[in-house]
Amino acid sequence: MPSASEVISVETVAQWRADFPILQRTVYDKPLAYLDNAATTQKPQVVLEAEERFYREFNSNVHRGVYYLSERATELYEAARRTAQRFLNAASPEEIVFVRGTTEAINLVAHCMARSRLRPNAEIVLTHMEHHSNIVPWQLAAEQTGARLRVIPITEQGELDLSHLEEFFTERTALLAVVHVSNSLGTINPIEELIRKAHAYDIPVLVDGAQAVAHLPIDVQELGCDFYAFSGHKVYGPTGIGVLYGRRRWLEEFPPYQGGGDMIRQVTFERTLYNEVPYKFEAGTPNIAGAIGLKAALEYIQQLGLERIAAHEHFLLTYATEQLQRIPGLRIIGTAWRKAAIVSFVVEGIHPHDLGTIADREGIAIRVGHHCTQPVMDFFGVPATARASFALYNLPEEVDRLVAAVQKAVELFRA
Ligand code: 7TS
Repeated sequence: MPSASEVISVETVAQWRADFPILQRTVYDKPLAYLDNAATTQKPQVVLEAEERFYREFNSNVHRGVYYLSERATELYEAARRTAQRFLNAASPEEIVFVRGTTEAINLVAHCMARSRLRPNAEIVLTHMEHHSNIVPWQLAAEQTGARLRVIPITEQGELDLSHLEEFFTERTALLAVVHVSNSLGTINPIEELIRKAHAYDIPVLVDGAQAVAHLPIDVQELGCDFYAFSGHKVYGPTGIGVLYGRRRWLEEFPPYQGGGDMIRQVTFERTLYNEVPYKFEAGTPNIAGAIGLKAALEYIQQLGLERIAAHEHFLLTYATEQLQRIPGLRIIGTAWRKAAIVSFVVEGIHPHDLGTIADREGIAIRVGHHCTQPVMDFFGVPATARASFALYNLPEEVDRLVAAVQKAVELFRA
């Protein structure tokens, strides 16, 4: 069994890399160095082929036809659900709801909670490092119901400050919604501990796993979380498909999310009987090709091995952190003890957008901005950061190129 300290050879990474056609392209006549994997990952050949094969050979709608193609399409779509189930180790495929992505998954839970559970003065506990998509849906739900948000603070290292955690859990608390891995800081949060403590007060927990699933093995039964959300496109799969894991008792209890075809059993103008879970939450024609592409992506990374991927990314993160820190005036935002493959930084006297533009001209794609975590930027007193985020196919020489580009910016701006 490979451990996190295992060194993944250059040859192995070169083999992995060859699976991704886009990585062979150039940008401004320079080889593409794609370091914006927290925004979205590139897609391996097996994912491209799975989607194309569906459209070429099996395209038809699911759960409707009695004919050959529709039956095959339904089988493929439901097989994708079982793959997602195994990937998260959910107890049953019925606990897997296909959605557009993490954003929709959280909106679904917020919407259903607003309709079924949230009352005036109920409290939803979030953290200061949430992505906007785990803040705004709760604000909307709070506006609708009179519930309130409470926010667990963070420290200068970009870790959760859990020193007063128990004060957040009261009889009014309806839910804890927490990010597993922060997209702007890279922090891996101790969700095991948070879930355990919240459950001691009978408080359900939603985990935003958007930045976790490509880097850490997830076992929702072991974690015991009530909801776990992720996006296919951040785990080498297609855009427009994602997963909401929900414990069966919650999915049974929740009212439907959207109304339409496929989510019903029987409709009259007087009354509608809803379909069983998870179909109750999948109104309309789903993203069939997307689910099939996601299946291929999840199988792909499982075949490579998440532990090996994590070991390689850990090496890249450590190397990038060391090299960037040598640049005078560079400050890393997010220095948590446990981090995933993300390094956010600012350089004194240089706007992150200028860093991004200079890197771009060297063929290097990094993200600059607030990363949809404005409260995090406010906490650190910066308008934006530059962020490099790594994936299984990144190479140490891409880190070297990024460091050289930042150094070039420093020279330009200090001249
Ligand atoms: N939660 C986290 C922690 C995220 O990082 C993101 C996207 C989302 C939710 C929303 O995911 P979506 O697939 O529904 O859009 N984060 C980023 C990012 O860091 N850069 O671009 C998107």
